[in-house]
Amino acid sequence: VLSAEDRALVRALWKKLGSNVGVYTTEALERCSEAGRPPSTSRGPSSPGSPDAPHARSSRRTFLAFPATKTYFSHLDLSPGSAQVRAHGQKVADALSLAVERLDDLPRALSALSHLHARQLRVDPASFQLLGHCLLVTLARHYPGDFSPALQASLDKFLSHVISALASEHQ
Ligand code: ZNH
Repeated sequence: VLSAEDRALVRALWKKLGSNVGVYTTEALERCSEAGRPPSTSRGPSSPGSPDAPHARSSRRTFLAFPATKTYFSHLDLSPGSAQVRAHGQKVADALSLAVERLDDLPRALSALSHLHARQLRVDPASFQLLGHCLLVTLARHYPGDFSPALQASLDKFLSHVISALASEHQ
């Protein structure tokens, strides 16, 4: 359960993020696929001094610490900076902002989305954890000064609540 302090910390961070929630959510989506790439593409240029080929650069930026999550989006343009990925990131961000506004009522606030992900999109609930993880890392990178252990813990709890609400239809 989120304590009063957890709520206050999450709300304060969200206020600070302002209109950038979509930017960081998109970055988290893109990030959510890096680590699983073959070593040859995960380090950019394969030999020292060789130019950073455009495809190497894009494979570094587009979707993927957890490549399996990418398979859900095969119908979207996943190139770096893709408007479709940004639009999707903004939708996910709006859902997260709604969740921040309705901390007392998360399961109800997210019930339609939970239904959509379970019945229609059939997203593996484990993927939610991966995205939550990527979002936490992304926010920590952009707000290092704000990222006290207390904020980390509160944000982690918040994301766990969002995820269990989203995954509730899977049972
Ligand atoms: Zn999801 C969609 C949210 C996660 C997959 N999503 C979506 C939307 C939203 C969301 C809001 C939109 C809907 C409409 O349109 O109506 N998600 C969300 C959130 C989260 C998520 C909040 C967490 C946190 N998802 C996820 C994951 C995955 C997904 C993890 C996988 C991997 N989604 C998805 C898909 C879709 C969505 C596939 C559809 C897209 C298109 O556009 O097609």
